[in-house]
Amino acid sequence: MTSTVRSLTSRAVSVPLANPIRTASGEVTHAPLLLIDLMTSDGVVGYAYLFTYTPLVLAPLKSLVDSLGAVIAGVPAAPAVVLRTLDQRFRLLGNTGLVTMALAGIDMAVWDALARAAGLPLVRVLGGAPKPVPAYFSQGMDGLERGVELAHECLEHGFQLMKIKIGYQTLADDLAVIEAVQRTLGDRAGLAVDYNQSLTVPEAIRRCAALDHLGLAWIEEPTRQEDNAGHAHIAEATTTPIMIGENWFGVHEMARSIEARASDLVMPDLMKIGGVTAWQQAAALAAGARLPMGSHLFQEVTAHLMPVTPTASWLEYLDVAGPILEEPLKIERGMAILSAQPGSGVRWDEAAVTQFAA
Ligand code: SMN
Ligand code: MG
Repeated sequence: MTSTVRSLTSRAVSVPLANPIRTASGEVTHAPLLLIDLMTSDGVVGYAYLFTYTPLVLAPLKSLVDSLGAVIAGVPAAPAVVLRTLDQRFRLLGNTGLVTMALAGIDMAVWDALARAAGLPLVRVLGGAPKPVPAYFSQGMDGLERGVELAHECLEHGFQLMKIKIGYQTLADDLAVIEAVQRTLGDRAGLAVDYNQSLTVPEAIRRCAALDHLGLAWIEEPTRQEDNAGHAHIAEATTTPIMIGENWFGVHEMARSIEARASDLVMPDLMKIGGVTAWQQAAALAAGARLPMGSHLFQEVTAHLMPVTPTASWLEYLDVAGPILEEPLKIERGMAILSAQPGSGVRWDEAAVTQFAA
């Protein structure tokens, strides 16, 4: 008897962050999350969370997700079927923004339910095997002193790579922070930087040229994320690899970016790209274009996806959900260690969910 979707509920929480995420384009002090529970007819529950960046969209996203429960009730609890059922409803409106986020969350929850029903970790359901995944210590725009403190923390946890966000008032400020952090990391860890879309193309070319001799692992989103031609121009002018991808809504946006040769490295966001189903399509695009593919947030689930991503590179370790999870992602000597539990590694710590209810 095929298991079907029985119901869907969601809860909004606001989770305090150990380190506020300051970027050149805005700050995140608490993680606004929408927690999704998808019940199936065989009594299995699939879990997923969505990160909304701003609490302003928690209520509308919750309302949208909750309204989709009725649309998929009775549908086989199979990701491809659920996604096709939902996608058809949004053909005229367009599947982007909050719609993509809602559908991605449901897709993640259906995959979690599928893996739980099989009694297997998600990575096994996807045809892979659990293995430690190289992770990098991802931090914000914390200034020189705090940046150096976090660099020590990075080394204490055994990470081989750290990322900091830059885009300070002046290039000299950028350089001062980068050089102080690199001095602390020494030869024990590399460094990547993230401009979070804050520069114009001419300013990005100027600043990237000044960073080019520092041996950075990559320079991320130097200009507006939707400007593929601009990023291609910057990548052409810069030796350091250019990284983009966290803001693509759907694999079609990734395909346009690859066609434009906008970057040397890619890092789709599991939610914005469209969930686990879309991630696998994105991984195929990256493999076809021979582009190293990293992850963005959603670390518990991407730890299951990187082992089945042909050009997998670094998993971003930036913990936005740990405080409300029963089993936060484990890191050992800079490697993400998969939970052996069935499913995608997402299960709620109910007391914490109550405590942080938004
Ligand atoms: C980022 C931006 C905003 C919130 C979380 C993370 C960032 C990243 O661009 O690459 O982690
Ligand atoms: Mg980024």
